Amino acid sequence: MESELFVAERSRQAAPAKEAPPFLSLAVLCYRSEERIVHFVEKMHSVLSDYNFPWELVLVANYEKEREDRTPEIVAKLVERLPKTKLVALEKRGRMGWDMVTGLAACDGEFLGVVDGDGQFPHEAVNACVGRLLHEDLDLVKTYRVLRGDGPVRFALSFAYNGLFRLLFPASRYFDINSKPKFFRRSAYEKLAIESTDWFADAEIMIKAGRLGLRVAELPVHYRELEGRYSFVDAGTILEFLRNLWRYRFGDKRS
Ligand SMILES: Nc1nc2c(ncn2[C@@H]2O[C@H](COP(=O)(O)OP(=O)(O)OP(=O)(O)O)[C@@H](O)[C@H]2O)c(=O)[nH]1
Ligand SMILES: [Mg+2]
Repeated sequence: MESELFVAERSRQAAPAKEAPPFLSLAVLCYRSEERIVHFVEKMHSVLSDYNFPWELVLVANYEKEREDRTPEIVAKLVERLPKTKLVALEKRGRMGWDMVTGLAACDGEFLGVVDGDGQFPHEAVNACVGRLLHEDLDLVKTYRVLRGDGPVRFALSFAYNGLFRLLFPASRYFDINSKPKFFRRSAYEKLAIESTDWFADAEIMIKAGRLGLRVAELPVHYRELEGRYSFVDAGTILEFLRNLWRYRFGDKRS
């Protein structure tokens, strides 16, 4: 997949010395975020700039051919301006999972992670996860949402979904399957071999983490309300989750 990626790395005219390879890479999912992504990425960039080891930000601006969406050009300008950033801008061949997988494939770090770019996860959550990864012997660090600003319906759906998940997959007793950021040690990420190109990618990761016996930590996070756009999650998304849960528990993907 890597060879297919259009990865435009910022060229550094003033600095001929080669940068050290990143120790940590973070992929930011920018899908259809347009101008809203600028502030999010600038803030994330300034958070990572405090790290005393090499890092990179991979900005995933995959797009649909038929849809009016200025995200790829807006993100390309950010990549021109901000050092240590990469652009992934491919015509979409899947939903969230495909963006996640193409973003992670472009990450070169020994530790790599992914976060939504819509601002619902606070930047501080990245710091908290990275701190745990660096100081403990863990394979996967993620958050779980203790407070949710996106309303009671989403809270109830998420509660029911996580309950059903724990019943079906007792080896994967995690609090909140879909929460991000998710950070991986590279060796663990490679073992996961994520296949889902849709919303089930998060669940696939956590099912496999349980099956592989990965060392996982979950940290609490306050999930913010959605600002400036309507929710993308609908009844079709829920049906798709249920169909996939069935496949991984009883169907072709059970192990
Ligand atoms: N909805 C959607 N999100 C995508 C897709 N590809 C990548 N993403 C990214 O996935 C991340 C999570 O999607 P969200 O729709 O925000 O998921 P959510 O927070 O559970 O739900 P809402 O914010 O209520 O829509 C976003 O940051 C998007 O950038 C896609 O095809 N559809
Ligand atoms: Mg969201």
